[in-house]
Amino acid sequence: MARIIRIAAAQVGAIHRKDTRRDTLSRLIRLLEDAVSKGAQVVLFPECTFTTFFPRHLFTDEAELDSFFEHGDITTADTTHGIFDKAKELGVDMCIGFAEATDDDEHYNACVYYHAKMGSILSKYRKIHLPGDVEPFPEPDAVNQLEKRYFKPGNLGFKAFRVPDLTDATADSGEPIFGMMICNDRRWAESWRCLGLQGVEVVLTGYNTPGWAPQMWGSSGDQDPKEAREEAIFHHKLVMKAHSYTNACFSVSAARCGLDDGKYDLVGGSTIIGPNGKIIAESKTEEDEIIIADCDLDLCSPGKKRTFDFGRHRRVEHYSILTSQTGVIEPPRLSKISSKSEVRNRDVHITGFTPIKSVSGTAITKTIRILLCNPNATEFMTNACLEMLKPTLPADVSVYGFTAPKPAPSAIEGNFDNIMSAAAAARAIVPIANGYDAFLVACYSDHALIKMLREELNQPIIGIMEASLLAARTLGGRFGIIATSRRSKFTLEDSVKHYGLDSFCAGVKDCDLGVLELESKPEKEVLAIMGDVGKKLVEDGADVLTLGCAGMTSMKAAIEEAVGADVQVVDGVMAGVHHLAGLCRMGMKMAKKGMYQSSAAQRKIRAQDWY
Ligand code: CDT
Repeated sequence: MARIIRIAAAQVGAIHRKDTRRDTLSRLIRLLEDAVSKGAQVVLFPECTFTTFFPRHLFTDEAELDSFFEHGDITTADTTHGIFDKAKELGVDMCIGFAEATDDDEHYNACVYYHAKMGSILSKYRKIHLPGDVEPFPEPDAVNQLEKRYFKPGNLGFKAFRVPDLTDATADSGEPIFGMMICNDRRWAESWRCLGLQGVEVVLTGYNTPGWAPQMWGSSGDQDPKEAREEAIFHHKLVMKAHSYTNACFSVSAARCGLDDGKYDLVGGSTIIGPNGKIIAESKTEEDEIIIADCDLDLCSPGKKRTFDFGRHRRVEHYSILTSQTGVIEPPRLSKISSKSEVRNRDVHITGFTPIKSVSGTAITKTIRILLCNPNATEFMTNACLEMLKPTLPADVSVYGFTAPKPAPSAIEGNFDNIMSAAAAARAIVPIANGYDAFLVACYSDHALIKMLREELNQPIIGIMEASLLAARTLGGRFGIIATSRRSKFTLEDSVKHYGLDSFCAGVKDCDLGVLELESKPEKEVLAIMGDVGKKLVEDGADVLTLGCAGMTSMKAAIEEAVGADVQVVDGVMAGVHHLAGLCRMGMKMAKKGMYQSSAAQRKIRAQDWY
């Protein structure tokens, strides 16, 4: 069954500063009625629809500035409820932009999607890319865009949402997926991709785009106003078409346009564009006008499933620069002449004060790929480690989860498990090792896999026990280890001695639990036992506790609560990843002169390279 929605954009012509809100609201309601008479199910209105586009003015009178903002619930407020009531009465959904003043006196350039059948707001968006300036241009006749002065950048992200009741549900697809952005957001590929990554099918964008405004556009004051307007519309359509295509979605844009106050021009060019990037409907005037089109959402599928099948084609390991850097950092110049910014950045010496020298990093160019090697065959433990790591990772570090294949045992509780799991894991890891910069062995022990990999590979390798103890030595005077089973207490005590750290160890105490019982027993019970063990270790002098099993990773917060803020709790998985990332940044490799020489060549000579 086709998923077709009839969508309209209500383009709104000039709104002058002296126009009353009542008259403007009546115009908007007339447009809504007009769209519904043409069969619209959804109507998009422009950015800041209820008044003239006030951010072009500098206000000295606070009360006057405040009069352009909407306060309280927009669906019931005196100045705005009329259009929401009408939408409900007509059964038409509506997206409308407005200047929002919140109860705690924050100000946003916002829009809402109002769902007629529910009679309430389904989704709200606050403009993220605020254009323009805080201060007006010095030229008295310049056209200003003081959005940075009057609004805070939006804090709701680019959130796609499902809209019920527009199309029949099908087995293949759920309710239509909509997303909203406001004016300047549409020029940023980032806005679209955030929505695209949520499967957006229709993007709604209201806008106020000036035509001739040379200071604002940074163009020549000599430019012919007609040319300037054509160029503004060209750029508007360019981004709407390009991003509809690259995200395989429909887009609808509604202009606030015309000549406000006989002086400030805003361009028209409202459009409805298909997922192939072609315009389906566009406005012909710069006045109040409805454009409308039937949008068959199934037309998004070819793009989403082939050319822009994000899951198959995106290569996020090369995109970290997108979220770690805002401004441009050019490659260093090849010529000797210093650029202006290099001259500016040289240390400034203030008389009588020796500046503190500082250095900071440049652009991140290469992602550090760490393979988290779980030598047991229990995948949920690997996944739990990745989940816990995620919020701690900088953009240039990616951690990949490896779970040992059988015959690795599902838990490592003794020497037999240790050796069997090391062999199974090493066989699988060595052939793929080239793809990673470092390896973390996620078993809290002096696991055999650590030394196997240290011999065979050049990249840095550490186990979570050793990593946790290195961190513990840095952070405190005595550490205590919360172990799982009785037996692991003894092996961990031996390992502490092996690492030469027994004089810093306040104790190893076990919870009398099997590794898999950490998951299978009721969480409350496990946390209570671990909390008690942690407290006993602290009584014995530990000021840092380490979690003696990769399966304890998710329990860190509960132990911290049990022992209080003066005691540090180290998770070896987290400590290991960040330790390795540091070594990678330093460009370090395994030393091959001594005990970690590879025996691969000798095996080969013996014709024993069969593993
Ligand atoms: N309202 C709004 O965001 N207008 C901007 C003006 C350009 S800022 C250089 C726009 O992107 O159309």
